[in-house]
Amino acid sequence: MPWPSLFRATILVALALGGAPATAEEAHSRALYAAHCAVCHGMDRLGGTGPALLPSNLGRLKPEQARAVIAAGREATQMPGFAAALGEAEIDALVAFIYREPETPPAWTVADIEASRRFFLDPATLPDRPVHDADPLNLFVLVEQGDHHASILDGDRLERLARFPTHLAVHGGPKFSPDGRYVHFVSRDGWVLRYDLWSLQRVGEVRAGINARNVAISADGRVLAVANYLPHTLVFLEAETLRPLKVVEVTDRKKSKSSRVSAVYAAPPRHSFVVALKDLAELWEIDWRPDAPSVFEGLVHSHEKGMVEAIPSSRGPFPIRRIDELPEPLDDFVFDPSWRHVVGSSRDGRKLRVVNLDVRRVIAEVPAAGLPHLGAGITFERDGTRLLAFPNLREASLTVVDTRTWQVVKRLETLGPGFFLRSHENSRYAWLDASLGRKRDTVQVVDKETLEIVRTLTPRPGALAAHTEFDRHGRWVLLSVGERDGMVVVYDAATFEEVKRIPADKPSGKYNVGNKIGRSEGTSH
Ligand code: DHE
Repeated sequence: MPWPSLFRATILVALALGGAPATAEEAHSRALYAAHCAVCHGMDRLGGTGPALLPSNLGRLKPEQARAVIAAGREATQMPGFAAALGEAEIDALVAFIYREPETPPAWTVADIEASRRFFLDPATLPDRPVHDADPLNLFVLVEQGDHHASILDGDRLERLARFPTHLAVHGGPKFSPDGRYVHFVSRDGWVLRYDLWSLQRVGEVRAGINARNVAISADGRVLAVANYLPHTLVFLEAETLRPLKVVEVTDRKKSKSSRVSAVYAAPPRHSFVVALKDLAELWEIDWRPDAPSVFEGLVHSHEKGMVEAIPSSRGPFPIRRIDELPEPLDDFVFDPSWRHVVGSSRDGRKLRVVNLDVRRVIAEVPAAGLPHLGAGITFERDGTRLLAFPNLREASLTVVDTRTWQVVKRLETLGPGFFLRSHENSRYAWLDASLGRKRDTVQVVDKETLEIVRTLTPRPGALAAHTEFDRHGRWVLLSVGERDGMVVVYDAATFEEVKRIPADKPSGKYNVGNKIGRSEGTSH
C-alpha cells in the first residue's frame, strides 16, 4: 500500500482500536495489528480463535519469545509465521504493541459472558449411563499443554479413552460434579469448558473473563465460581447451563481499591467458596446456597470522613463474608482437614499464617522458608496427629507441620525446589517433583512414616518430570513427563516399578475422578 493511503488507513484503524493514536509510530503498529492479527486475536486484543494479546495474558511469555512466535508461527496451532510478510521493525512494533496496556481497561460484562455461551450438543440428548465400560470413578482427566488437548484415561486398564481440544493454556485443577459425571476446565483466557465423562463429549463452553486463574464447584454441583485477574471479578455460573448467575466486582468494603482474584476454592462442609485475593489483604468466604443468610459487613472507621461508618449487609445471592484484618494478602493457601482453618503463606515466603474462618482472624504464625507452595499441600495421620506437608518453590526442601500445634516437625532436604506433592490414603508414600531446579528430571518418594526419602526415580533423563496423581485405589501412580514428545509414566505405588508409558503431548496435571469427588487426603481440591 502506498504511504499516504497506509497512513489514512492507519488512522481509521487506530480510531477503531480505541482512541486517537498518541504518535504516528503507535498508529502504525496498531494498523499492523489490525491488518495481520485482529482477525484471530480480536480488534480489542481480547482473543478470538487465538489467545488474548494483553500484557496480563502474556505475562508468562517473554517479549523475545513473542517475537519468535510472530516470525515463525507456533507449532501445533493455527498461528502462522509472518517473517515473509513483515520486516524486523514491523515485528518489533507488533511486539511492543501487544505488551502495551490498552488505553481503556478492557471490560467483560454479564452481557459478554452471556453472549459467549455456546453448546456443542443438546444436553437433553446425553445418555443416561456411560457409553464406555471403564469404572467412571477411576477415570483420569489429563491436561496436555503441547497442542492444547485433554485426554480421558481408564485408570484400571491404563488406556486412553478419548482426546479432545481445549482452549489454550488450561490451568489449575479441572473440577468435577459431585457424581463425577461432568468435569469443568478453565483456560488462562477465561474459557470454561463443561465435558461429559459418560458420553465422552464436550458439552458447552462460556467465557467468564479475559484472564482467569481457576474454577471451583459448589458441593451440590450447581454453581461454578471463576476467579479472574482481568477484569477484577469473581464470576458465578450455573454449572448446567453455564449461564452467569452473578458477577462480583472485587473491591475493598469501601470500593476504593479493586483486586485480582488469585484463586477460588470450594469448602464443601461449609457450603461455601473461599476466595484468595492478590491485591487486597482480605480473604472472602461466600455461601453459595440459594437461601444463604445475609452478612452484616460491620462498622469501619473512615479515615477520609474521620468517623465510623456502617457498611450495609451483603445480601444474597452469594453474600460475602470478609476476613479483612490480615497483615498482607494470602494468595496461596490450603485448608486444614477440619475446614475451619486456612494456612497461607506471606509474600516473602518466610511465614505461614493460620486463619480461622469462624473467628475471622489469624490464630497462629509458623516460621517458613523458601516460598511454600501450600496449594500443593497434603495432610496425613502419623503418631495420632495430622501432619501437613508441602514443597517449597525456592528451596530444595519439603516442610512438614503438625496441624495440632502448628509447629514445623520436619524440613526434609530434597533434590530441588518442587511444585507438586501427592499421596493417597492407601499408600505409605508421597511423591514429590524437583521440577524447578537442575534435577528437574527426577521425582522423589517420601515415606510418610519415617519422613525420609526412600527412592529417587528418573523417568527419562533430561526430560521434565512433574505432576503425579494416584488412581482411586492407591495402586498406581501416574507421572507426567512434560515434553512435546512426552508421556504419562505409570508406576506401581508399592514397588515403584514402572508399569506402562502412555504417550502424551506435554502432559501437565492429571486428575482422578474418585480421588477428587471422594476428597482423598493425598490430592488437591
Ligand atoms: Fe499453577 C494449580 C497458581 C504456575 C500448573 N496453580 C494452581 C492453582 C493455583 C495456581 C492458584 C490451584 C487452582 C486449582 O486447582 O483450582 N500457578 C499458579 C501461580 O500463581 C503460578 C506460580 C504462576 C502463574 O502464572 O499462574 C502458577 N502452574 C503454574 C505453572 O507454570 C504450571 C507448572 C504449568 C501451567 O499450567 O501453567 C502450573 N497449577 C498447575 C497445575 C495445577 C495448578 C497442573 C493443578 C494441580 C493439581 O493437581 O490440582
